[in-house]
Amino acid sequence: MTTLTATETLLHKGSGLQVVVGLGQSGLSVANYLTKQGYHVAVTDSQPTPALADQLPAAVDIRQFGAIDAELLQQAARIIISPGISLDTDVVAAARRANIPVVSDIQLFCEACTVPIVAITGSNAKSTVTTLVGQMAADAGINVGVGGNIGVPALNLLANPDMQLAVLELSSFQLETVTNLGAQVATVLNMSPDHLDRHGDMLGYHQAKHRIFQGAKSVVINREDALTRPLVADNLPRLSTGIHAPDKGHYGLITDPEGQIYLARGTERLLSADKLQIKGRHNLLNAQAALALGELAGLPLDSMLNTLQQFTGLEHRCQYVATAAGLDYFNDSKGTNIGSTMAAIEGLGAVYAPKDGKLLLILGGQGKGQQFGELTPFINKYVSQVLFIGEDAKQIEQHLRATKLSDEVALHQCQTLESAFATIQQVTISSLSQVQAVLLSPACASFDQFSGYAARGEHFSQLVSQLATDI
Ligand code: UMA
Ligand code: ADP
Repeated sequence: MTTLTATETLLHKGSGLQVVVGLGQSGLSVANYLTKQGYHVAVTDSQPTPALADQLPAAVDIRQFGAIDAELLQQAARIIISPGISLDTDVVAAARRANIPVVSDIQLFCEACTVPIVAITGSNAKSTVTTLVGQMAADAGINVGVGGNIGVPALNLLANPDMQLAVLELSSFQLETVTNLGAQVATVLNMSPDHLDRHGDMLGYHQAKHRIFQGAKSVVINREDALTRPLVADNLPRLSTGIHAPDKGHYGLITDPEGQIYLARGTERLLSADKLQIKGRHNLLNAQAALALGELAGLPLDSMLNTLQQFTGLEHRCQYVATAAGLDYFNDSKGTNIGSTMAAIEGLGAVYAPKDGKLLLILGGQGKGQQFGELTPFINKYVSQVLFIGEDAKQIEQHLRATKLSDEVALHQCQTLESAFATIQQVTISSLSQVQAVLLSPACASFDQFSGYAARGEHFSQLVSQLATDI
């Protein structure tokens, strides 16, 4: 971060009150950043005693907790809103009607950042691809900052004066208030319904995500998913990814006559798929996306291919946990929408189907307004038992029953993971059970029963290890 002159500090001080709404990780990073810049900063949060309040810099002299303070918002020269808070919240909507600018921490970041940005969004695979690109850059000897929705607030990256490249995972919540991000390379990896309770419908969700392309110098698109293409015609350098053989210069897959699959760039075979430690067709797309983003960020191909072969994937994403009583258990707790759960069912289902095996799927939690009937074709093909847990369990069952669900698929209401494990024992004990693997891929948020997807995944893994020791 560049040091400010006394005049700049004075200018910032005189540019009016900056009101930070929400004191989570990103709110705290904004308060720290703006006070260092000499701005007059106020913070407000719905909670009476936000956990991070004692970490606020002393210069933040206005702290309104217990409710988002409507009056404070009306006094703001600019509001910096946390991603978890909807723009439709009454007091925020009133401030916008009063023409007070509302931005996210990412807006402050892109205005201050002087190094190239790799910007990554999508309904699924964001964290996997962001981590991979970050690792590719680090392995190529680049001083890289990795942050955003992945868990490190973007503004914290500016504390590194030697940073040469920023790799950002961006959510639709962060993007909906960002203008002219100006990324070196930007991508929407894939689009499937998620967060519709916040964005209203797919159009609103799509519009928020596509703000990532504003001011981009190059783009990566997914040939299988038209919704990932920028709507505005442009002449920007553009690379694409896909599951078929690619055109010259683009990424894709080539399958040789013996059935061996290769990651390919044009006609060049880059790497045989079995050299990757991350499995499933969706991960072949993720690997291509990372290569394409890396190429447009100037990373060397050989080094990127080495990184790809070392990468073992992230926790809670189709992660093998253990085998107990002949069943393989997989933790895909990060499967928090129907798109990710489809990918998990298809990826794992294809592994067990040749052995006449079926999956037992655990679904449920907070449904976020999704249409769960879209899962039915995948369930009919690969799943024989579905167990429902969480707040929206009954509604999800209704959605599935309203579709052409096969008679061979049995449905069970379980409420909690514990009770799901009791049901697993009952339904798989019969020698007629085709179940060979248990997949937790809930297609839902976890906040009704857990502090987050990681806590849900850890609880699942604990229940599995309990099983393994009981046997
Ligand atoms: N709050 C209010 N009023 C409300 C709602 C929240 O005052 O109506 C307050 C809470 O009391 C709390 C604060 O806002 O003190 C929390 O803010 P936040 O929910 O925006 O969370 P942060 O801690 O700032 O974390 C955010 C992202 N959270 C969300 O988008 C919900 C984190 O993504 C991100 O890692 C972090 O910034 C750093 O950039 C998490 C996430 O769940 C992982 N993202 C969603 C997802 O991946 O699906 C989008
Ligand atoms: P995000 O950060 O977007 O939530 P993650 O990399 O954490 O993405 O992966 C979340 C889940 O998405 C995984 O558990 C997996 O089930 C699913 N997934 C991974 N890659 C893809 C893909 N290319 N397409 C669809 N689903 C995917």
